[in-house]
Amino acid sequence: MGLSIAQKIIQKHIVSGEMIAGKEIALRIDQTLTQDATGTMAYLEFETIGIDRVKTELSVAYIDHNTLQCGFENADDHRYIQTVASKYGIRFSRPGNGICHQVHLERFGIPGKTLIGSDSHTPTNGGLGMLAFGAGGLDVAVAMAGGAYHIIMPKIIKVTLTGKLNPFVSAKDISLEILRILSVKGGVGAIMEWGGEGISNLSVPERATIANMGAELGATTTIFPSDEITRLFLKSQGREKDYTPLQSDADAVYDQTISIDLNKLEPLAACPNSPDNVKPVRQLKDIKVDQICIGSCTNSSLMDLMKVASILKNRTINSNVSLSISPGSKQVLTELTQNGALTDILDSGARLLECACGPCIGMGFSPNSKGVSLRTFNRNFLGRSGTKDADIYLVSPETAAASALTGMITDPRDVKTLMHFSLPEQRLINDSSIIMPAPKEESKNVKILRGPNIKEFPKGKPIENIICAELSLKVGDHITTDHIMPAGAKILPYRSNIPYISQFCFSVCDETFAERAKKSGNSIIVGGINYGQGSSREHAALVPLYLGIRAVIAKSFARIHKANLINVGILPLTFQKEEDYNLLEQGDMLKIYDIHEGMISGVVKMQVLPSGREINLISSLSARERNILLDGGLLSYTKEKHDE
Ligand code: MIC
Ligand code: SF4
Repeated sequence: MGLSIAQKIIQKHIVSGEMIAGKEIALRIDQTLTQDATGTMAYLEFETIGIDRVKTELSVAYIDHNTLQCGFENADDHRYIQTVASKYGIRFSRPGNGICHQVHLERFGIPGKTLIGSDSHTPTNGGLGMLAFGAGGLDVAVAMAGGAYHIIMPKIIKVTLTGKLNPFVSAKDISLEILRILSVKGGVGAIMEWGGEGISNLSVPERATIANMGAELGATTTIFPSDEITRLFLKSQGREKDYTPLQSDADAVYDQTISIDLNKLEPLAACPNSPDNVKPVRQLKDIKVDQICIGSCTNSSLMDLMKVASILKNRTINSNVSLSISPGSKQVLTELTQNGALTDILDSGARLLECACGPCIGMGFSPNSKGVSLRTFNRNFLGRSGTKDADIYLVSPETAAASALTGMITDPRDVKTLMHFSLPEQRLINDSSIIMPAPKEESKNVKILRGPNIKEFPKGKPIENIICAELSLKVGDHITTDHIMPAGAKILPYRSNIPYISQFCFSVCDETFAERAKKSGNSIIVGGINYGQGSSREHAALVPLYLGIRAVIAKSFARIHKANLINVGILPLTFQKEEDYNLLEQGDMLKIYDIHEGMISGVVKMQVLPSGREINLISSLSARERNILLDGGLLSYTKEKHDE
C-alpha cells in the first residue's frame, strides 16, 4: 500500500510506536521554534532539564508577540531569551524581524523535516512540505533536549483542489471554506493533506495560509507536497539546497477525502465568534465597519500585501474606518518599501504597525465598544481582540482592503482593480536580525540574564489515587484557551509571572473563579465539547495548576491542551455518557476514586457528594502519559528518565 506525504515523513522520523491511527507514536524532531509569549516558560523548563546544548538540527527563538515593551517586563523576558538562546545553541530572531511562522517559512523551513513549535500555528510550515506541530512549551523543551515528540498517530484527510481561483478569491477563502465544511472540530485527530491540480496555482505563502488555519480545524497538522513551486520559493530565498521533492504515492489510502472546486469559491468571512461561522461576504454587505487589520501569521506575506496595495493604490479609505497593516516579516516590509507598494498603502490612510502579531493577540488596536472589526487573522474568539462586545470577522486581504474603501463589508469583486503580481524570483535576503548563538566552546561564559518579571513556575505533583474536591467551575462547549487564560496587552506581558496572571484565569466566563479556586485549595473543572481549543499556550494548564485544579472533566478535549494538562500534572477525563454532564452543578463536591487503576482500565469512577450518585468517566491515556501523571508531570518524568 502506498504512503501519503505525512506518512512518508513519519516513517523516516518514528522512534517508537506503529503508524496505526489512534496509537501513540514518538517522532524525532529536527527543528524547534518558540515565540516569546510561550518561550520564556519553555526555556525555564529547558534549563530545569539540565542539558548543555540543544540536540536539534536547528532551534530558533522568535520575539514577535510581546514586542511593545511597555515596562521592564518584556525587555527583561527578551534579554533572558536572547541570553539563554546564545548559551544553548539557539538562533535568536529579534523583535521586529517578523512573526515566527512567516520568518521560519522564509528562512528555515525544509521539506521532509519535522518541526515543533510552542505555538499552535506552527503547522504553517506545512505549506512547504514540512511536518510541523504546535505543542506546549514543555514538549518543545524536551525536543530541544533530544527527546522525541509523542502524538497519537492521526488519521489522514485528503483535500483535493480542482480548478483555479477566480480573481479576488484567495487562499484565505479556501481556509474558510474547509472550516465551513468541517467546523472547528472537523480536523481533530487528523492530518490534513492537500493536493490535486488546484494547488499548482498556489504559491508557498498561499499554501502556508491554508496550513496555518488547519489549526482552527483542530487538526494535528496540515501538509502540502513539495514540488516545483516549493523549489522556486526556496530558490528565491537563496535556499535551493534545502529542496527535496515530496509527493504522496498514487495508491496512498486516506481515511477521508474532500474535494473543493476552486472555480466555485467566492469571498467568505468567518462571523463572530468562531472561525467556522462562515458566510459569503456578499451576504454581509449591509454591515458597517469600524476597524480593519491586515496581517498576522495567516495573511501577511508579500503576495497578500501587494494585493492590498493594488486595491488601495490612488484611493482613500473610508473616513470612519481605521486600517492597520502589519507585514509578516522584515523581508516583506523591506520589499514593500523598495517597490513602492508601502507608499500606496500609507497614502490611502492606513497605519503601519510593527512586523509582529500585534492586534491578532490583542496587543493594541482593540476595536471601539460594540465595534465591527474585519481581520485577515485566524481567530475571532470572544474577547481576544481586547474588546469583549466587538464583532470580529475573519476575511481575506482582498475583502479587507475593499471594505476599507467603502466602510461596509464589501465583496472585493465589486472594487474594480487590476491585480497583476507574481512573486519575485529573488527575494531580499538580510538576516541581520537573526543572531547566531555563541560557539559551543564559549557558551559556558554566556551569563543568562533574568529580570524580576520571571517568577518560578508551579510544579506538578503525582496524581493522587483519590481526588475529593469541589467542582469550582462548570463551562459549556468550545471553551478556548483564550477563555481559560486570556492574552491581550494587559496580561500577555506577564506570561513569565504565573502568580500575577492567575487572577485573570477564566475571567471572560466568571470573574470570581480565580479567587474561588485558590481559596478551595484543590478543585475540579467541568467543560463541554472541544475543551481547550485554540492556542498551544501551556499557561492555560499551568495557571489552573497554580490555582489548585487537579482534574478537568470534559465531553472532549483539544489535542494540544490535553497534552499540556498531562504535562503539568492535571488529570484529563471525559464523560462515558455525555449526558452525565447535565447532572453536575458548580459547587458540587466530587470524589474521583481508584484513579490509578482506572487510568489503566480506562474507566474511572466518580461519586457526587453527598448524594452518592455514581458517574463513570473515561481516562484515555497512553502508558507514557500515565507515567507522566504518576510522576507529577513531564518535567519530573523527563528528569527521572534523564537521571537514570
Ligand atoms: C495565539 O494565536 O493564540 C497565540 C498567542 O499565538 C498562541 C500562543 C500563545 O498563547 O502564546 C498560539 O496560537 O499557540
Ligand atoms: Fe501571532 Fe496571531 Fe499568529 Fe498567534 S495567530 S502566532 S498571535 S499572528
